Amino acid sequence: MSVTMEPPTAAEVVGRTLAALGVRDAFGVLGSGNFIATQALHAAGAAFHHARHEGGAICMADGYARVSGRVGVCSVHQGPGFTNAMTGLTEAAKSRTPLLLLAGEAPASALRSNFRLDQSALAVTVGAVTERVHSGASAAADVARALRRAEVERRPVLLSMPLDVQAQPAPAQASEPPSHALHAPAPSAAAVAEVAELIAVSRRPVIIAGRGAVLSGAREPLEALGDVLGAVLATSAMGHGLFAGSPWAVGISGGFASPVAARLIAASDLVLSFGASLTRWTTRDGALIGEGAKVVQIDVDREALGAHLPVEVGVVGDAAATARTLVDAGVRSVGVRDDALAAEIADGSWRDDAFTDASADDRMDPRTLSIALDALLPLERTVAVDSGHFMGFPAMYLRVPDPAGFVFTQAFQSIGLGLASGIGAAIARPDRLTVACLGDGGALMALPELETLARLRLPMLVVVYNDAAYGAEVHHFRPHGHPVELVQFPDTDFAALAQAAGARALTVRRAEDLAALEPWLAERDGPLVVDAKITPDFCAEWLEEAFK
Ligand SMILES: Cc1ncc(C[n+]2csc(CCOP(=O)(O)OP(=O)(O)O)c2C)c(N)n1
Ligand SMILES: [Mg+2]
Repeated sequence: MSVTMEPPTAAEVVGRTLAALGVRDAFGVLGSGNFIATQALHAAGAAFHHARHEGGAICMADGYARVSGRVGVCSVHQGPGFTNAMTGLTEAAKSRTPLLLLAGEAPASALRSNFRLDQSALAVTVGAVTERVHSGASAAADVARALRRAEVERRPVLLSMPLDVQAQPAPAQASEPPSHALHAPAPSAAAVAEVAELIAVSRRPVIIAGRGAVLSGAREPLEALGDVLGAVLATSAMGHGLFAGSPWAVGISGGFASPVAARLIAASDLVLSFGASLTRWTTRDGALIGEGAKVVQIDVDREALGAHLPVEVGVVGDAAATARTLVDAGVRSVGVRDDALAAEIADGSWRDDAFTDASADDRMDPRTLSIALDALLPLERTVAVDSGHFMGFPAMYLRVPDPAGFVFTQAFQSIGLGLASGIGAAIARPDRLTVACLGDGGALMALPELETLARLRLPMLVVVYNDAAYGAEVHHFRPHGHPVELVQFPDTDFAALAQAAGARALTVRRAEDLAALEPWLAERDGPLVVDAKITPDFCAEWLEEAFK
């Protein structure tokens, strides 16, 4: 009896090629338009993590990419499966997350298909770039090109798979990962000379490192530069954790800066920004740039230079390479470092800042909650934060071990992304405790993924800062005399919701209640959802400032 081997289809080759190129995990929601390719990827050895909504799946891939440094892969059905992923895709595009979005697509000839939609145009509108599986013969090459673009350009790539092309026979092809290394760009000699001159006359330099510094692995060279400059070290929120443990690190620059950090940054006469966009959030609308202070901005991306505020010198260069070049060039500054400064920084974190506890009526002060959580949870943690008024509390009070320990999806300022990006992070780093911090509004937007969390039995902690309100809107409009009942809600019982989805849960109203976490912490056999009832009345200073 003879066995005829059918050639694989283009869809199968898509999945096999992704696996051959090293994809180990994929997230998604399956429909007929992505089933075959995703099944082939899974059969070839990659884990497939099924979300319950494409809006969650794309955020999972984003969170996974942020903490693992690998390309996040998300697979969706054409049409509505694709449009459901738009908000998360926009966040990933604005954050420059390397991500591959695999999507079915109605055939070009199916003019009256329900699913017909210009997916590429939509993807481009939100900041992604697009690729397509063009034919059976080109399928493997199409996949390799799309994956490489995501990696090299550090952005989401939509890989559309038209249904008619998916069915085409595809010759077996070997796909080798491209072998040549990418070298980071070094700064020009002229730029180094200009920066060295500014450093030579500076007396109080500060280094602000952003996500670009994280991606270039710049901690060690930036610390070496800080040492020869005697500089204070800070990060943007996106770079949070880069200098964790350094005695000269003051934490986040911007709205979340502690009073000590804000004072030291604002007192600097030279700001050296490495891979940070210097947005209004990082500089508190410029208030953290001292009178007469000079700003030097270093970035691999020419477009980033001076985009948010005027800079004295803009340098095209990789953060680590530029820091090393400056140290090698022998730059020196008097600097600000002495024992008194070290002591001031050591006592200058948010956790050391005294405050009057605003807990009342069985609802706790979110600062007290955050401080208690920080003390209770192991330091080997990943903190994923949703958007809203509450988001400053985890950012300010929960320590992180390094930048991979902080997933901050704020590039699009969307609420509802934190739970799923936390799930992606938990899958990428099972060795760490992932803590997803959500507002009640954002948690309700992400509700389908509560089922995913429970089904996947992820040993993850979800903390809902539950003020029974869209607190950010309450605190935005109430001070201006507006009625705010439209953004206040009846209290939601998140413990009941979580239990219904199959997760363990706990309601806490005061710091003592958190002791009930300890048995779970010892075992971490699946997720725990904490419904933390917090006072709706206390407004964080950074938010007050932002809405003035
Ligand atoms: C998708 C989306 N819809 C609406 C908004 C506007 N918005 C910003 S913060 C916020 C309230 C968030 O409420 P919650 O998650 O409970 O956090 P809180 O502000 O109460 O701490 C809203 C509705 C948004 N940013 N994103
Ligand atoms: Mg709320």
